Amino acid sequence: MSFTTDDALAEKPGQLSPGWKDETALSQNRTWTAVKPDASCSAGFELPSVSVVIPTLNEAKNLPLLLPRIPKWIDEVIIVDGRSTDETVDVARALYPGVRIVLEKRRGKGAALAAGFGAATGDIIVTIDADGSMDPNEILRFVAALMSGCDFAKGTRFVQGGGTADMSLFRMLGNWSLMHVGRVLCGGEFSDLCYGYNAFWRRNLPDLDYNCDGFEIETSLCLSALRSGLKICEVPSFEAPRNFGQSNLKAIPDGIRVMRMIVMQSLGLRDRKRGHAGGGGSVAELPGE
Ligand SMILES: Nc1nc2c(ncn2[C@@H]2O[C@H](COP(=O)(O)OP(=O)(O)OP(=O)(O)O)[C@@H](O)[C@H]2O)c(=O)[nH]1
Ligand SMILES: [Mg+2]
Repeated sequence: MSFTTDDALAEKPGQLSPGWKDETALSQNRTWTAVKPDASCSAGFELPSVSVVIPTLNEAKNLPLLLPRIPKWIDEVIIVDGRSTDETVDVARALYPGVRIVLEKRRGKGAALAAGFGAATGDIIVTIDADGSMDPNEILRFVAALMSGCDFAKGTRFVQGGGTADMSLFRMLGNWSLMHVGRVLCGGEFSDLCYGYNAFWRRNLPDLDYNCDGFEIETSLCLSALRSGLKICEVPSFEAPRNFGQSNLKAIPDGIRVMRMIVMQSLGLRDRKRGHAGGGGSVAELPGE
C-alpha cells in the first residue's frame, strides 16, 4: 500500500500543525510506502543477521563464562581454533549447540580472524575474544552503531563509558604511544587502536586489510577502514581481566608488529584484499554434530 502526503492531509484535515505543513517533505508531496510488520520487521525494516567470530587458543576454561552469555538473537557463532591442546572445541560444542567450528592451523589471532571472516555468513560480523574479558551484552551497542549508519564500529576502552581492568601500566603506555603514532601517520581520531572488540558489515570486507597473522590485525582493520573512507565510529567498551589462562600477547614483539603495520598502512603499502579465507589454505570446518 502506498499513499502521498496529500492523502494524509485529506484524511486528517486541520490536524497537522502549520509548521509541519511547511516541511520540505510535504511540499515535495513524496510517496510513502506502508511496510507490513512481521516478526523480523517490527520497526519497518529488515533486521540484519549477525555473526560473532571468536578466535580461541586453549580457552576451554573461559568458554563457559562467555558462550552462555551470547545474546539469543545472534544468528551465528563461529569459533576459530586449530591449535588448542585443551578441550576448547569440545567445550564449545557442548555449550553452544549449532556453533560453527573453523579450524585454522596457522599461528596467530590475525590468521584465526581472517579464517572466521571467510566463513561468516551474517550481514554483520562482530569480533570478540574468548577469555571472558569482553561482555557479550555489549554486542548490541556495536550492532546499533552499524544500523544507525556506521560502516565500522570500533570498540574503545578509553572514552567515557569504557574502561579496562586488564592492562598493566607498561601496556597502557605502549597502547597510548601506538595510538598517537597512528593518529600522526594515518590521521583519524581513534582513542584505542589495539582492541579486539569490533564490528563491521560483511559487505565491507573487500575494503579491509586483514592479511596479517598476529595481534596487529585490529590495527590493520581500523587503519584500512580509515584509508578506504568507511564511516567509523567508536563504541565504549569495558575490558575485564582474563578469567583463566595466560595472555598470548607479548608486549614488545607484538608492539613492534603493530608499529610496522601503522607505518605500512600510512605508506599505502598494504594489499587490502586477502586472496581467500585464511590465506594459507589451511582452513577447514568441522562437520556439525
Ligand atoms: N585461533 C587462535 N586464537 C588465538 C591465537 N592467539 C590468540 N588467540 C585468541 O585471541 C584472543 C585474544 O588473545 P589474548 O591472549 O586474550 O590477548 P589479549 O587480550 O591481548 O591479552 P590479555 O588482555 O592479557 O588477555 C583470545 O580469545 C585468544 O584465545 C591463535 O594463535 N589462534
Ligand atoms: Mg585477552
